Amino acid sequence: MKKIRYLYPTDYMADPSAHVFENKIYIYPSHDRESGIAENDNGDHFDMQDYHVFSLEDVQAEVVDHGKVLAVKDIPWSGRQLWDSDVTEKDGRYYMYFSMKDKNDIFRIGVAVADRPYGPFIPQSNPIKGSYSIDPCAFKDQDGSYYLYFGGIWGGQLQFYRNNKIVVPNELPQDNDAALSPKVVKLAADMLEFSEQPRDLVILDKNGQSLKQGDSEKRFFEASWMHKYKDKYYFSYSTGDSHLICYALGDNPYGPFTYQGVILSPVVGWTTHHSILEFRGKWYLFYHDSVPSGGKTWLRSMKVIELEYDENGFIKTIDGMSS
Ligand code: FUB
Repeated sequence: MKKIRYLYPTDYMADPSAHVFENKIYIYPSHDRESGIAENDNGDHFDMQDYHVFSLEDVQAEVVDHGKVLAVKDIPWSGRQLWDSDVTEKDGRYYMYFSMKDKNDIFRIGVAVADRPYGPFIPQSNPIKGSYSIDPCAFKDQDGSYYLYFGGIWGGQLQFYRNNKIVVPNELPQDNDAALSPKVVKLAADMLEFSEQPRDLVILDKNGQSLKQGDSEKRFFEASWMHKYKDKYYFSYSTGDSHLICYALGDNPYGPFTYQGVILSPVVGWTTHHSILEFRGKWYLFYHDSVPSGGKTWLRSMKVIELEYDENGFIKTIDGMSS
């Protein structure tokens, strides 16, 4: 399938995290809505209130909506804004990691647990201790260890932190300084806590130097995703204000990673966010754009397209404007 498919045209769903569970594709998106809140750089207009889960028997099959599986009002520590989430499975239980602002308007990462991939997901009473910022991606390595990747600048609040501590003033590094890194942390055996302090996931250029904050077409902004292909670790992410999905390669889950190129050129809409999945021997990119809403950046729709590697394992760039 080289053709792009809109997955769920009857409602607005974004940030699709796709996984194979029980031999089906499950998608865990953010649920966009028209909140009437004016657009700003903090992303207040992304005022999502619940999550739905979707499944497909195959990439071309009917998309099944399993309904609402978690809502802001059911989360004991909730403030507002359910942003990107991801789900992983361990020992027959499903763990949803989600970004939400707490009662002090600080983004934290929460966990909710289910016995089935389609929920409902029951939230823990508190966010993960030591968690901050947004966009968790849960990754299971071949040795059975689980890692969480997270972070996002601007509205995602990553620039508030250095060495996992909140700092004042709220500043990004200077353009010539090393870029702010996404974070990686190993999860504890119970999947409900971090087993260590989150570490910087450093992205280097081809000369072995850290990408610079001013290199806005390459540096990390948000939307972490990790997958493995032929024993290499592929860390992919959005560059935010330059609207690209890029990737970097590493030899282990912590990195360092070396920047390689663009997976997806800009789509219609400000944000771009994706996941990458292998299903029955083919690879797919799940992502979103704002075409069906006529360009409203806070009303996004999920899509899927086949993703291809060249003979050296480099990902072929997909045109975000093609349909
Ligand atoms: O959906 C809300 C936010 O928009 C996500 O957390 C970001 O990655 C961006 O897609």
